Amino acid sequence: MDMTSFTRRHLILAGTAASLSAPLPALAAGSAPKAYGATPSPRQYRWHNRTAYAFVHFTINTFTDREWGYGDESVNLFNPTDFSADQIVEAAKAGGLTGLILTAKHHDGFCLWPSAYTEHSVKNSPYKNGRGDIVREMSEACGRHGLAFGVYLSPWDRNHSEYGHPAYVEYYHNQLRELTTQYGKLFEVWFDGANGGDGYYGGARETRRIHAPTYYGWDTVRAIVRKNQPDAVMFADADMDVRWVGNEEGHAGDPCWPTVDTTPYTQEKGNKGVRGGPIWNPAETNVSIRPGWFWHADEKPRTPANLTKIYFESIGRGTTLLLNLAPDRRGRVPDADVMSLKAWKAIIDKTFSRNLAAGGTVTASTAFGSGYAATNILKPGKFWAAKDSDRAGAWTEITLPSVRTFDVIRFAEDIRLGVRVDDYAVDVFDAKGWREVARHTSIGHERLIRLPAPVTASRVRLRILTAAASPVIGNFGLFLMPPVLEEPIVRRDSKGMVTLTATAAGQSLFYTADGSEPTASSTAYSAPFALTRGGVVKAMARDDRTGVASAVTTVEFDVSPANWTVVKSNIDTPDALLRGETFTGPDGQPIEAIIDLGETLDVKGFVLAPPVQNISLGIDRVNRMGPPAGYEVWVSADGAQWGDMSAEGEFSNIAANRTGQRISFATPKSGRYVRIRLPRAVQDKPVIAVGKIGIITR
Ligand code: FUL
Repeated sequence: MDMTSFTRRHLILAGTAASLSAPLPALAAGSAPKAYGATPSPRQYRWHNRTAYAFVHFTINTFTDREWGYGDESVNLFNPTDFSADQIVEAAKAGGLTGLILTAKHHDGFCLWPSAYTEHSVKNSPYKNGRGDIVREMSEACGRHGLAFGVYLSPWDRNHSEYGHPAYVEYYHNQLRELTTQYGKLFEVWFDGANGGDGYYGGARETRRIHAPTYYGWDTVRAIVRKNQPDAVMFADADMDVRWVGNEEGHAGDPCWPTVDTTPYTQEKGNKGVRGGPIWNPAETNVSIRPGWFWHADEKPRTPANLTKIYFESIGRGTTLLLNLAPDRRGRVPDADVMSLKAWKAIIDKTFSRNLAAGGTVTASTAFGSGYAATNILKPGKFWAAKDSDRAGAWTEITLPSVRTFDVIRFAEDIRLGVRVDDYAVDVFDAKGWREVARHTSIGHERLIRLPAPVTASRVRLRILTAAASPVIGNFGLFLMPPVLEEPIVRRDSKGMVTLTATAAGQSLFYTADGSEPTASSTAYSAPFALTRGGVVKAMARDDRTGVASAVTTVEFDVSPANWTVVKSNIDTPDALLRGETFTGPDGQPIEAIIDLGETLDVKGFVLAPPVQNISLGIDRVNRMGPPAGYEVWVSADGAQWGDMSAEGEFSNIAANRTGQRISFATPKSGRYVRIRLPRAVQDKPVIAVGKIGIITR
């Protein structure tokens, strides 16, 4: 997690909502254990069971190669050549996703539906000669394919002239009324908290500051959604039905509690939740199948193995997974992404196709009563509950029908009765006796434990170590995954030395540096190698035991900073810039730095990564730091004459997405010196912090 974890923009929304939606499924007949602490509302409970669903980021940005539009884009740009709502929904379905949330309006303000309240919409675009309605097409396609539908309506609107004034809030509420009344049933409404301040704003081109907790009229927003869509959950960073998991990388905390307290949201808290917090506000893990949220020609989708890792680190930690798909300029999900989704689903389906605990004999320390017998733990939708007095020390044991080999362990709490268990361990029994194979904290809606290697056992035991209330546990399963190997990690240090790292033990790594595809006969990796001038490294892993090969990691390196010097700067540690480590500027001032590249190069652009959180600096200092909101860059032959600026602009979404920003110059410039000016940090933080800077020459 980066240092913005303590500072992310957030929406503080007052009040809680009365539950108007349909009631929960009934608990077991007869008496049930008393609920502990906060519990989900019926709509939250149903949403938990949706498990994994798609995000779709598609708008003007798809056609301008941007992540955040400025709001001044011509409506003529929106012109998908072969749009197919069915193809997009089928792609989501091919990945096993159960719903879809569409960016009806992103920060640039362009509306994918013909809103009656603005001209900045699909109705004035060339798409279907202005008679198209992407929101309707997507909603209907979801209906045809059995997926639930939801909408993203960005509160920040860089197009609207009244943004920042009361008239915009009325406009926003009107748009929400349109979306919640004209497009059928919605399962989720998504409110993003991002706001970079500046925008087109009807031609004003200025920075407008708003007070997010009060400006948008959240009580009205909530009332509109509850009235028109009583079963829909609302997502916001905090204080709605569903919270942000605190990163855009696809991992929930371990533990990740579905409860929070009333203190202000932080990314850290979003990631882990608060044990015993009085509010049920579960996390949703949102991540894109590609580095960006929108389609960019030069980006590639995640591999099936990587998506599988995300599955375990989101759904397997009790959150839902919101996986973004990025339709291209045709208006379709690219083939490579569809292939990844299909292969990912095949892995998940195969993994969970056979519960190896089925048919086992179950015993437990105690049982609450007939509706909560120990044997229920293997029956879908039923739960074992221990007696009220049986908390720490409670256990359940399954004698398997025969000796079984597995590497995934699954179980769940009946969250209708709250989160009850804190710490627990799982033991397996074989010829050598009992041994512990896993120990974790928090269960919640679902806990998946992926063991580092398969184990073979005749008995399995779950031991509760600490609990706030007697355990109520079900959906127990043991599974054996098909062989899935994650591709290796390829990194280069500031001296130009490349390191390959396997994601698990027991693998051999192979690579090429000439652009060819690596195989098990390519160079075997044994030690870091030099690539100072840049080049393409392609690497794969092979499992020593099974011989299974991973997908290929491809990383293109540019010239390394090995020969650079910082000739002038106001940053605290110029050496850190050269080492590729986090550096900061002076309090309240822009960062200025002149770098000598050591030789004359054809500079085509630069890359900048936001900082990695360094908590050793102290929480107060970290809280005052933020990544740069924008940049100004010059290139010079002699470090004295600078001429025209080579590029200037914003780093869209840098506070939330850490994948790094790649800025290409409109015109490459030959030179030996690069001057970078970073005017301000995001969210008005006084200190600008940068993770890494590189240049593009290739
Ligand atoms: C972010 C937005 O700023 C991104 O553009 C994207 O929509 C993501 C899901 O949320 O905060």
